[in-house]
Amino acid sequence: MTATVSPVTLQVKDGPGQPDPTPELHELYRGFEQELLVPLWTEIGDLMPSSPRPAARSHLWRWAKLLGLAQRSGELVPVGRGGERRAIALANPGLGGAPYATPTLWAAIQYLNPREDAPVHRHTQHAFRFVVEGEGVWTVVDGDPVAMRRGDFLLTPGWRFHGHHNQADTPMAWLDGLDIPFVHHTGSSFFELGPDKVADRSTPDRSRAERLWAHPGLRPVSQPEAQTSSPIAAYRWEHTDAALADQLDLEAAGHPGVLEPGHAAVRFSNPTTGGDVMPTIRAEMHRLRAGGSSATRREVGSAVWQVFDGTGRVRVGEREWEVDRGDLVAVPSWQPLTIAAGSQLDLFRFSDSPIFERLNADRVQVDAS
Ligand code: GTQ
Ligand code: FE2
Repeated sequence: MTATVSPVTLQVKDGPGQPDPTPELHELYRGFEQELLVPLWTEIGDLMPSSPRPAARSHLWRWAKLLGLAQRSGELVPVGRGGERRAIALANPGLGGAPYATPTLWAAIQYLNPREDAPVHRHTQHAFRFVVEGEGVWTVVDGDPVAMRRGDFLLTPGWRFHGHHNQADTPMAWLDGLDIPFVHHTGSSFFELGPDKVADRSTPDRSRAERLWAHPGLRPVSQPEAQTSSPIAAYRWEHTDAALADQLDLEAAGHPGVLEPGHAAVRFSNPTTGGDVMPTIRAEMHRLRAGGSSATRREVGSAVWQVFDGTGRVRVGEREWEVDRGDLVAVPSWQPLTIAAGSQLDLFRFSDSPIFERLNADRVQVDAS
C-alpha cells in the first residue's frame, strides 16, 4: 500500500470549549486526519457564524477596462467550437481565482466581431443577456432569432439551443449572467453541442416568443400552463424605461408605487407564474432620482449590479465606489448595500434570491437612509 497524504489537516486550537493540547490530543487529531474526519469543535465558528460571513467579497469591475480587454480578445481569440464563446468572467477576489462573480452567479462580458457567429449549444445552466450598449447581434434561442439592443434583457433558460450572430459591421459586447457556479457546486451540469451550421440568419425586429407573449397582461389562451422559466425571450428597454418613468411620475403626483422615496424598481417576471424569470436568477431594473439615495439593505443571497445610465456612488459594507455607465459591482450575501445617485441613475441587478425563497431561507433587513 502506498502512503497517501490526507487532505484533512487539523490544528489544535485554544479557547473556550477546546480540549487541553496534550500529546494524546495531537495523537487523536492525527487519527482523525487518517480517517478523513473533522471534529465540529475546531470548526464551529467558521461553519456556523451568527450571521452570514461569505468568502466572496464586494468588488467593482470597470466597464471601460472590461471592454478594452474584450476588444483585444476580439483580435487575438477566435470564437468557435471548443471555446464556444468569447466570454470573459468576473472572478470574485474572495473565491480563489474561480470564474465566479459570487458563489452562485457567473457574470461575463461577451464580445462578437462584425459578421461573427458563436456556435449553437445547450446546457442546463440558465442564462440571460443584458445590453448596456450597442446592437447588431441576434441571439437565436431554439430557432427563434432575438434582436439585442441597448437596455434589452434577454433570456436563454436552461436546455434551449442557442447561438449568437453579429449581423452588423461593428463589434458588440454585452453582459452574460448565468448560474454556472451554482450548477457546478451542485454537480448538475449537462451540455450538448448543436448543429454546426447556423440555422437562421434572419433579423426580425421582434422574436416569435415576443409576438406570442410580450403583450402587457395578455396571455395566449392556447397556453394555460405555468412554465418553469419565462417564455418572453426579450424584455425591451422601451417598456422597462416607461415602467420606471411612470413610477417616478406617479410618486411626484402623490400616488404609491415606488420602492422607496425617489427610487423606482421593476422586476422582470414570468407571465405564466408572476414569479421570477428563471428558477435560479432574479433580475430587476432600478432608477434613482438625481441626488437621491437608497435605504441600506442587506439580504441573504448574492447579487451583481451593473450601472446602465448615469453616475453615482455604491457602498457595500465598508467599501465605496464612484460608478459610471457599465461598471459592475458584486454584492455578497448579507452585505449592506447603499446606492446614491449623482445624476439620475439607472441600474440593472441580478441575484440568486429565487433559490433562497424556494428553500424558505430568504431574509432581508432594511435600514432607512
Ligand atoms: O452565450 O451561451 O458567458 O454558454 C457562458 C456560457 C455565455 C453563451 C457565457 C455560455 C454563454
Ligand atoms: Fe450557452
